[in-house]
Amino acid sequence: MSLQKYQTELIEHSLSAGALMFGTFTLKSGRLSPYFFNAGLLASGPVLDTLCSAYAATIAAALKASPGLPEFDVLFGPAYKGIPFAAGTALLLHREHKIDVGFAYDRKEAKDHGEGGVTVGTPVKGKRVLILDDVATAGTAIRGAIDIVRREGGEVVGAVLLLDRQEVGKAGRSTIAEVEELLGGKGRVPTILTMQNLMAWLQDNGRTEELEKMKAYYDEFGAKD
Ligand code: OMP
Repeated sequence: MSLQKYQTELIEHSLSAGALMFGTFTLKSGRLSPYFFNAGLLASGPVLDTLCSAYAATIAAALKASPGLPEFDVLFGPAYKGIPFAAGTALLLHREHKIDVGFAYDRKEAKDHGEGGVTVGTPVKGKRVLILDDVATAGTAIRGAIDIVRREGGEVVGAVLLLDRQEVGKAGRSTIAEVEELLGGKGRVPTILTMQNLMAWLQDNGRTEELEKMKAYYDEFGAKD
């Protein structure tokens, strides 16, 4: 598998920012993983540039693909990590791809005074919404974001992810296939990177020990469909 230049750049930026780590990590799902991607550490001007450019390019390509993403009105970045990423991506969609959309995010705590409500930014009610999230393992986080937008009256037409860990989801199939089905079918959840991309990078860079651990993990939790 050959990596695109923007994928290699993102992997290398993530490693130097400490966001992509190899070791032993307990995941939210309880799985014991040989790697972890902490997108919260992608927090400098240059790294945000690389990341949001990659999100914007992935969305633009998915809008042209068949089956792909339908058009949408609002990019929704779940709090907290999704907030700067959705804002930066909306800016780059406009500047680099002439795609003009609003952006929105949720509050972790609902407000009962002032403007009220759970979401901030462009109202999602009655709008076609694309969720922008970081990592999907078993799919709990992304399903939570879908529920928030639907409760606020938005129509979720897809989700773009930074990393698809290519693992088994709640119903025993691939998490991405399960979420795509929930959102209307194939092509609805494009991703910048997959676990296979990370393994290709380890292979290209001769990091055999880490690669072997990744393969063993994939054998246990990887989606086979
Ligand atoms: P699921 O909710 O099981 O899909 O796991 C995804 C969430 O777990 C992300 O939104 C993160 O909160 C966290 N996570 C990471 O950030 N990076 C990883 O590499 C793995 C996880 C994880 O715990 O599975």
